[in-house]
Amino acid sequence: MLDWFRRKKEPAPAQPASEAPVAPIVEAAAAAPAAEPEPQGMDAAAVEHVPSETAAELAAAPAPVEVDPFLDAWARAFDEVRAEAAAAPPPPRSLSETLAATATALGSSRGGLLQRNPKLDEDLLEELETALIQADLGVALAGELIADLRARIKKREFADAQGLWQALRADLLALVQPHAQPLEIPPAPRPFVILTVGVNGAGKTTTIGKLAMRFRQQGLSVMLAAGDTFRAAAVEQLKLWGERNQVQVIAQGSGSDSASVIFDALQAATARGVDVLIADTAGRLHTQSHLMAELAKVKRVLGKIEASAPHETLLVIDGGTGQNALNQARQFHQAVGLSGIVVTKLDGTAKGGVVFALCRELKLPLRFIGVGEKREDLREFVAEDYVDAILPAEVGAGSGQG
Ligand SMILES: Nc1nc2c(ncn2[C@@H]2O[C@H](COP(=O)(O)OP(=O)(O)OP(=O)(O)O)[C@@H](O)[C@H]2O)c(=O)[nH]1
Ligand SMILES: [Mg+2]
Repeated sequence: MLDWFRRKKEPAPAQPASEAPVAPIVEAAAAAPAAEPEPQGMDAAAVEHVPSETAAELAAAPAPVEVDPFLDAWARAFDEVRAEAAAAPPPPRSLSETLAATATALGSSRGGLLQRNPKLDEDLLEELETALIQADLGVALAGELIADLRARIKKREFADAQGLWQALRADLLALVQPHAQPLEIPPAPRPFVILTVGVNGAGKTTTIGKLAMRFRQQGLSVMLAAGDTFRAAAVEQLKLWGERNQVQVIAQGSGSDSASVIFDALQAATARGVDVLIADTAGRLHTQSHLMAELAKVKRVLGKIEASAPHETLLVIDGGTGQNALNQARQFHQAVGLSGIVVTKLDGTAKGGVVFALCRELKLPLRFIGVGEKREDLREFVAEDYVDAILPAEVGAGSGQG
């Protein structure tokens, strides 16, 4: 058991100066005692991590004599995820709870904005515009929305500030509604291949873990491909998610070719009749053209096995990056042709308005939102729920909360 991380790790490949340094975890792994050689190169057989040892196997495993602290930490992480996998996930927090920071930025929390400015005047519009910009809808979109509301005030379309608030909610809902398109896995083709891309730390691997649970709950079989071969820790992170969700992970050593790993995984998934294959990739800056070209290669290589694959190319974006998310999305779309977006970390940011800006600019399906680090913290993007959570309908109704 756990022998995969006791293998001697290959030294990490030289990185471009602009990349983040290799995490210390990799160095610790390099010091691990060798048990089995790491597979080498394009033709090496993929290492497969098969979760769920039986209780008997676990009980029979000899106690480690001298434990490397790093290995011990991983072993404990595995024990934790096993316990977590065995327990039922806790009920998810409400969306308004997780999106509270953005709601506050929009002034809707505690009714602040409209209670301070109940009259339909320029002060109210100005304060509203500032709030929209604070919540990161972007200057352009905020300006458009306010100009439209100003024109409608002149036409006496609203009886009071509450009427204006409802109009703003309706405008924002109309903006995102067409893009709230859930990712449904159709009955064919098999495997349905999902390729995840995005900048460093956006939440790709975590989202894959959450998706794996989601699809498993739908009764689908899932396989993961550890296409982030840049950092040894990335493979281990994905294997932990594999363990949590009881799904197989296909991996090679760090430094191997990402396209090769994903190619192997597609062959394995096809041979085993797996329903959904989700491929991880290394984070990369959208401005690094050679790394973007590598993603295009992954797509080409997949297409050699199955012309229609990948069936979903999912961009994972950290919601906290604000307006920079727009540049990321544009460039990834140009390089690999996206079919869907996931916006993560909306629980920890006041910049949840970026979702509106993304819909306005990219006009791509917004599949999911990430609202926490746990496997249950991935929500399908439902336009009404999102608007209700950050601009509650009842705000300014004189509830006395402010
Ligand atoms: N609060 C919160 N944290 C998240 C969410 N999604 C991911 N994270 C955290 O963000 C950090 C980075 O997530 P990863 O999944 O490793 O990101 P990644 O895109 O795979 O990163 P690289 O592989 O380094 O490019 C981790 O600490 C995650 O737990 C989310 O929706 N909310
Ligand atoms: Mg990752």
